Amino acid sequence: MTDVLANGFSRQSAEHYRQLGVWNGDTHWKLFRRTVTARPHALAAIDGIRSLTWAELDAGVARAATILAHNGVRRGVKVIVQLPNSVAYLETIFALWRLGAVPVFALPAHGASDVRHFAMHAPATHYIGTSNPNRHLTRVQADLARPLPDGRTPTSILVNERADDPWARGTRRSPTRDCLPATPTPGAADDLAFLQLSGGTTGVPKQIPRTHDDYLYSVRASIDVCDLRADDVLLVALPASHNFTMSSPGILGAVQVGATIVFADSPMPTDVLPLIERHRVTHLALVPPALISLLNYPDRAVHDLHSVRTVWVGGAKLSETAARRVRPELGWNLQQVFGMAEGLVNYTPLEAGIEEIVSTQGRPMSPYDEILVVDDDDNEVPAGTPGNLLTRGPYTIRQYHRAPEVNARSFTGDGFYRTGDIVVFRDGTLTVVGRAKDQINRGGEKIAPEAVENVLLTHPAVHDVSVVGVPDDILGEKTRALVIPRENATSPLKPAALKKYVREQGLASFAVPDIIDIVEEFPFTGVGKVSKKDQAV
Ligand code: OOB
Repeated sequence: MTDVLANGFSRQSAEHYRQLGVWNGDTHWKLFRRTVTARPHALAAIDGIRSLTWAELDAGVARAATILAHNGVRRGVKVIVQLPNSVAYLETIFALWRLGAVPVFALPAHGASDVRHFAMHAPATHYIGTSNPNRHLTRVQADLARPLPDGRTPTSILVNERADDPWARGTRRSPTRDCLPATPTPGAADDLAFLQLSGGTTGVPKQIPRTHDDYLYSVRASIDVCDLRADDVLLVALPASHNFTMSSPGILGAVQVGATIVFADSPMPTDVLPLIERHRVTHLALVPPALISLLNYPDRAVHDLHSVRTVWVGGAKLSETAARRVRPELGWNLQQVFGMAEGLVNYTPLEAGIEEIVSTQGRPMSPYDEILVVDDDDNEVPAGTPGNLLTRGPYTIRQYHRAPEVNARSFTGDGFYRTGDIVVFRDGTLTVVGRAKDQINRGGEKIAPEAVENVLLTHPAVHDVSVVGVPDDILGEKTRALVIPRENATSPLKPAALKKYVREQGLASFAVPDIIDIVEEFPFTGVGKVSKKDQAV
């Protein structure tokens, strides 16, 4: 037995949180089974094709687990999940937890190079994807069929999420008739439950190890702050695998209380509004650009949206102007959510005054969240002064997965996570005022400039490159690449051709630069370093 859990907690601090009762020994599999037993005939999950009760979902999970087990998925193996929002997505993740396997979450927008990296780094033995791939996902799946640098080729299992029986075809090996249903072999509460995606700041994405104990505490804490109940209906419009969608209070919150989960294909008003009306949706989570699209959507009044109690908005900073419009124009409660896949989640309380709701990013959701706001030398700044946010607590990881160098930079000696966010902490509320990390937040999608630069630098006609975020009215920020061509390049560089090149190199679709400018030189700072700030204007 090692002294450190997968999430970086020492056995001693794990014991501390157990004694406090915040880690209660629950696992994702137990959570699911409890709700199946308590509410077998209640509606569990709906997508464009299927509508299942908890008992039916349980049967689907058992079937999925049997097929996965037949394809070699078993306790402890890591499995990349790259599926669209669908009931089949739910069946997949709970089937993995039933088998004690470890989902490695990928977004449908992730490209081949990201997914190959996840497979190498986890390391993952299997990939579960859609048998209805678009062009982008066809390329991801084709690239994954080539051996990884370590010689392994993950087994691909393709699921038809648009069929009544997603598990009927498409799998590499279908089970025989006499194949026994897989017996549940879920792991222990302090086992690694899954690897979550991190908002990138480095050339390769980091993976976030969360245990059942730590993650499910965050789900329970979210439910309390958000007042989610059994008769509620949650609309899942952002990608299901995102931490926000999964646990704030999200899909797992709905499973915990036995609420109904409705999957939308996208957060666009044309997808979201009819679903709210049809299924009497009570809660939904959106990133700021999606909320602004709803607010500005001309045909909104055609739909009856009275069922909604609360919209959660997070992932990027919501402007005060947009925040102020929510209650008068939509009639919904707004809870701002400032969270991170590494752990800490803050909400504006439902009962807070309007000024706190529209102008802060909320309060830490757990009394055990520790918040430090420090200057660049790690000295605490006076309350109300902007500084770097450091945090530690029962559901914030203390290490990334297999990344000792990154860990040394990202955590203090006593286990505080350096969020890279600049905040003001006043009267228990946090306001995000800036960012110290080298990251672009494109409407909630996180992009590491270094990753995009590394790809552009592989182009034979590119001499040097610098990628920065530039302000955008809708997205908050979009990406701009400044590219210096090689002097002896045979043909002139064209932005459109470079974008195509970046796409083909397997970056996530949201990481392809919005703007590419061919320049002779970069703006320089006084000390001779490229000034990213000057490029942003
Ligand atoms: C969520 O998680 P990640 O891991 O994709 O990104 C975390 C980062 C934060 O460090 C911060 O820079 C930014 O996203 N962020 C916000 C914000 N919510 C996230 N910045 C300003 N205002 C907000 N409300 O994005 C995430 C995870 C769980 C719940 C909600 C969001």
